[in-house]
Amino acid sequence: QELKGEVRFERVSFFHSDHPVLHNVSFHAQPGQTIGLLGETGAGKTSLLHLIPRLYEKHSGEIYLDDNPIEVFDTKSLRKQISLVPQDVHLFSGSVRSNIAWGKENAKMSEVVEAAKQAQIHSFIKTLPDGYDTVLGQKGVTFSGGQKQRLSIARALVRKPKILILDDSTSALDAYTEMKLLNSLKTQQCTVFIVAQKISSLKEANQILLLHQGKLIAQGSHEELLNESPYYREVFQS
Ligand code: TTP
Ligand code: MG
Repeated sequence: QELKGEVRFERVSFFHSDHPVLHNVSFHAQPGQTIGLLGETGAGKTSLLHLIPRLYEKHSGEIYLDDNPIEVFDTKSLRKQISLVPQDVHLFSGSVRSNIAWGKENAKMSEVVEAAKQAQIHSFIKTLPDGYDTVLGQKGVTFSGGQKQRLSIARALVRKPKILILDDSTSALDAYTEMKLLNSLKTQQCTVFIVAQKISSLKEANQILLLHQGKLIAQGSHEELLNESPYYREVFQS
């Protein structure tokens, strides 16, 4: 089934073995929206996001994608349309091109370049000795943390996902590069979930979900949260 990118959680709770991780989480993301996730370490951000491509099976409450219960989708077709950039970037010692096309080996060169441009890494790749054919780890070519993050975002984008999940994938980017990246994602027709610690990364989000110990303690735009949530003001405004 083709996804439109709508995601709805209704009173979703989730346990890791016996350990409660999410309690009664409800939110509604419209296709094309950007949803920010904020919360201290261990709050449940990664766990929540991993439920969307069905990386975890058991939860209570309902998750709907475009009004269909998530259980009706087979995981293979879901994961084709949902790109998750994990917290720990994984690159291998192949070419830049094959690293971007990983998981979509039939991607055309033009698609690889397009994804790299959107991920704000194309101009850096052009400076490498062999451009897109440069092999990582050879000829002394190493990538910085932020360059690795952008390469893995390009890998996610080359699949033209309907839902893009960035789990702390922009933490090493400067604010300006991150802003350019987020702006280029807005033209993508995909729903974006972004975990970030910097408020600047989330200001433009349609909604911010503020998680604390597995509970959604506030949700709304940056302005709404500033008005309504003392926790948001205190912990994250600085
Ligand atoms: P996460 O969902 O990993 O929390 P987080 O993503 O908000 O934290 P961080 O900012 O550090 O990335 O974990 C939520 C809770 O679930 C936490 O108490 C650890 C627990 N947990 C497990 O017990 N088993 C697991 O496999 C995972 C991923 C988490
Ligand atoms: Mg996490």
